[in-house]
Amino acid sequence: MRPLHPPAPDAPRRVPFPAGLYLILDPAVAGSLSLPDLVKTALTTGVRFFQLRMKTPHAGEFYDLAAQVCALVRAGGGTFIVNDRVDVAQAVGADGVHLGQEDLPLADARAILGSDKLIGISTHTMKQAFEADAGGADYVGFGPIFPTSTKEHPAPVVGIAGLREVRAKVRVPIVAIGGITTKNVREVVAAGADCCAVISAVLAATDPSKAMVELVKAIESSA
Ligand code: 3NM
Repeated sequence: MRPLHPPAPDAPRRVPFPAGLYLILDPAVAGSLSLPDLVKTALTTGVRFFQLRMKTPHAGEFYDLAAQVCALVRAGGGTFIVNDRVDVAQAVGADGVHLGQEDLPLADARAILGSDKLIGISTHTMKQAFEADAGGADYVGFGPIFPTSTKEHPAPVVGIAGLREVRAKVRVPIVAIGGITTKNVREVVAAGADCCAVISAVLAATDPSKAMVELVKAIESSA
């Protein structure tokens, strides 16, 4: 297990944490859908929190899309997070990075990005969520809440009950993830999620714009 590093003494974070819908942009799921076009539409539907997730070994390819999306999100007043790659996040001037359990340790990512950037960590158990909170994460991703076919080798489903338990013990905001749709998103908010992260509910929807409008409305009306 990696050592825990305590957070810097209550340094204020410059990037605020935007609650609501957390849209994950994954070209592998988007298919022929243009992610820059989707971002422009998303900003008009009230989405403010974006993550670019690219499972590619080519940093240059990740960088090019991240730079493009970062500029669009910034221009629209949103927050932009890069998945996994601290180097790409720093290079494009993103608002932060989202780390998996196998990525750089949190303390090292913090040393690189500084205290004013957001760092989130994917967690799948109470223990991991607790460690991420204690280690100075700005938010924890927690899931999968429901079964998902988007992620390869997902951790066991934690369910709404698991989310409630983590909410009761973790101080930082929680981004719930995994199988969230317009049909179940209200339950997720009611269980204490600050954000609901989705991939396929928007990127694989017949009408992504309609899906975003419905998700934003459902989250706002349940909060
Ligand atoms: N992380 P969808 S579940 C990227 O449990 C990811 O940490 C998860 O995609 C976790 O909204 C997941 O299509 C996939 O289910 C989310």
